Amino acid sequence: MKTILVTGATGQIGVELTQALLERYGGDKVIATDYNNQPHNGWPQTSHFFRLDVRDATTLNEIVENYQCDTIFHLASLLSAVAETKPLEAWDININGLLNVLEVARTHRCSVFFPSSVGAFGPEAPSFDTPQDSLQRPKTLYGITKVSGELLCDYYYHRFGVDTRGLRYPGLISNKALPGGGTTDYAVDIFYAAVKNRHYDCFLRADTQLDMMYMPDAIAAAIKLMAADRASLRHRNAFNVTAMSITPEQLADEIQNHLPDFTMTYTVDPLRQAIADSWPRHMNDSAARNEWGWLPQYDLAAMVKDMLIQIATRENGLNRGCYAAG
Ligand code: VAH
Repeated sequence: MKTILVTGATGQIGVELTQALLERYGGDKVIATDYNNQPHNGWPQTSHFFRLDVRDATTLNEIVENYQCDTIFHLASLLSAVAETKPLEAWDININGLLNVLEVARTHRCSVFFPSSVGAFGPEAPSFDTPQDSLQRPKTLYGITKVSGELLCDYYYHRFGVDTRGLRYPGLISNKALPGGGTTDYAVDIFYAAVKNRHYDCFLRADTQLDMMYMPDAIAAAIKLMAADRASLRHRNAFNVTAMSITPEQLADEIQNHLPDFTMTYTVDPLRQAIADSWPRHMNDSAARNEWGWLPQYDLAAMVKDMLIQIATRENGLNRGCYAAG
């Protein structure tokens, strides 16, 4: 691997993926870019961070050419809830940004990682045990850009030989980066509220079952997929992956195992509830397990424990053994 370009590097996935790539390959091998113009303060010393709007094909091409990038982790995207508030801008960023990346990858022979989502499915797909190859008729603009992105990535592979690979991520939970306008953001917000206030008012119904994954597993999956032997891949764009299928009520119960005085109330946001209700409850990820050895390391209990320790330690300067209300 010569040099890696990350777009959306200060986003929820980007912060931890960039950190993992910097630690694995070193600052000279990772070019971090984002629409925001500040590198994340938690990264090890990195020598390359650039402000990049992925709709700017000229600058994107210059960076790839100047640094001889051969792998692009293309994370820049508007997420589901925010995309519904500005659908045309979301289409512009999510699709034209991806097309710029695919064209640069075609020109410079780069491999491309594309994060799709469970949101690429709609209510017509089987809700439980959603097969890898299921009908995809998403009802959100975000989902339409994700299934379109999957098709574009497959087209560039079959038509131009670009090595495109992707994952249909579930809701992702990170202790390092806040989410940015998604439907599953509650699963991150709840931890900060629990540590600081011992209470959270959830914007989804208590019984809203969705696939989730701890970010360390999401990062490991992206790196493992991109390193997989191409001969083993029967699918490419994009693999179902999940680690747990949980409800807000179940997440609150697990938090209460650590913080008995934590309480949860519910004020449902109709927009995000409608989005969540259009998604499957649990994806079948056997294709990823069989074709490139996907295997999550964190279940609900392990994720909750680590999230609380990491956030309490950072927010309250606590030792790792206890939590204190703010
Ligand atoms: C969102 N976090 O909520 C993203 C993700 C499955 C959810 O795609 O939009």
